[in-house]
Amino acid sequence: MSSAEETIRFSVSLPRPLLDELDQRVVKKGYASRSELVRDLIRERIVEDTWERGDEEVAGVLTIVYDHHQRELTQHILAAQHRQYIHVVATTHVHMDHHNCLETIIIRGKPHDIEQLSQEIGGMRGVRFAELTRASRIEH
Ligand code: NI
Repeated sequence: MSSAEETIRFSVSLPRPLLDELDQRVVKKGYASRSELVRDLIRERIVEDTWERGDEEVAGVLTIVYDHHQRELTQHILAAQHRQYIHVVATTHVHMDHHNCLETIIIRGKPHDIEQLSQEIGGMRGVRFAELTRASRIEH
């Protein structure tokens, strides 16, 4: 086993109420152990820090729900995506009902570019829901 894959056991001191909170989350989220949850929390933080630093290529998934009948909205959304075509990797469109369209837009690039495109589309009139999922490569 190389040192990169080696798993180290270490102890952490926590106030009892904080440990109780941790254990509640382990149960609620279906984790096999405290270690699994703590590993995921650290990875989440690494992704957050990568986005905050802003110098690395990352990926985001913008989920939007919008009104299909809002005048010219579909053209505006497509125009924004075409302007950023290098960054937009894929889109999925689902017709939810007569009025509502759900779309996921996978965007790659620097965090700032992804945030900007997401805000532009999310702020358009007729976009009723917009949420950006921030992701990045995680080595370990
Ligand atoms: Ni639709």
